[in-house]
Amino acid sequence: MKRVPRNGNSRTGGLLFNLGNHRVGILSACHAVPPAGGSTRRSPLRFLRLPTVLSVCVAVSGCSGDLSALDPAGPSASAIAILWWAMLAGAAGIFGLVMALFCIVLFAPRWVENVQPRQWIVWGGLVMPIPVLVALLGFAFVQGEKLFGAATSQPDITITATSRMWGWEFAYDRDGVRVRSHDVLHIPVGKAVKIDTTSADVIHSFWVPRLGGKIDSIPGQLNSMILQADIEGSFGGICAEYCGEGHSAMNFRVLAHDLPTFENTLRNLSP
Ligand SMILES: [Cu+2]
Repeated sequence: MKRVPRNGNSRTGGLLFNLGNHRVGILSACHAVPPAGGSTRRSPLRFLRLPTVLSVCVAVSGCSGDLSALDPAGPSASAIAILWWAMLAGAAGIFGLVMALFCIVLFAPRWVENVQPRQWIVWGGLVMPIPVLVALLGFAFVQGEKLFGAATSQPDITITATSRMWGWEFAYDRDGVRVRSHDVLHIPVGKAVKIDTTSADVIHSFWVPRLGGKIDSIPGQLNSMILQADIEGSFGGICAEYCGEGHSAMNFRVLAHDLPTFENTLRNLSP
């Protein structure tokens, strides 16, 4: 897919991309204008234009936002997001190969009429997907090591997150005194924050998609993870384990402050 400049044969209010031999307008309709003195030849794949545009729009709309794991703001979340994109690229590669074969069978059956069933199985089921899957597996190991490194780095601060139906309590150590906040987790930006989580009732799950992966919050058990925000800001957090009728509202916010603001915030919290 490559971007192309506007020219006299197309008129669009948005972006134009080449998709094979077909131009696709993103965010607006694309109207083909017949060249002077000639007629426009209608493409046999024109029925793919609208689904393609809608698919791209829907897909792109999910790439950012308060709870988007594809909009990372910390090292653990970045490792997860990169792996996700690599998996998508691999899946798209295999899908593209299968669709190319499908189109050949559909529109140029003569090219494949001499292919034996065994050849379809060997080439389509083994030769095509195995290199892609092996490459993805290797890359997943590499990213997994990065994620493990980020998740086990030496913490600068430890915060306890206690879940209960249906909210979160965060406890901090302020010069030997335990202070608490409810449904708002304060962290210092750029610091490795160890989250020790446990539950007061049923199993919940602590998840801040833009900062890291999920970790279960289990009664009678302390599970830990390292969270780090590379930028100041407000990040959405949720309970990622169904825990009853109030589950959908069991949200919290993570506020990443610069260090002086963080310390000042702790001074204003109550035991
Ligand atoms: Cu929950």
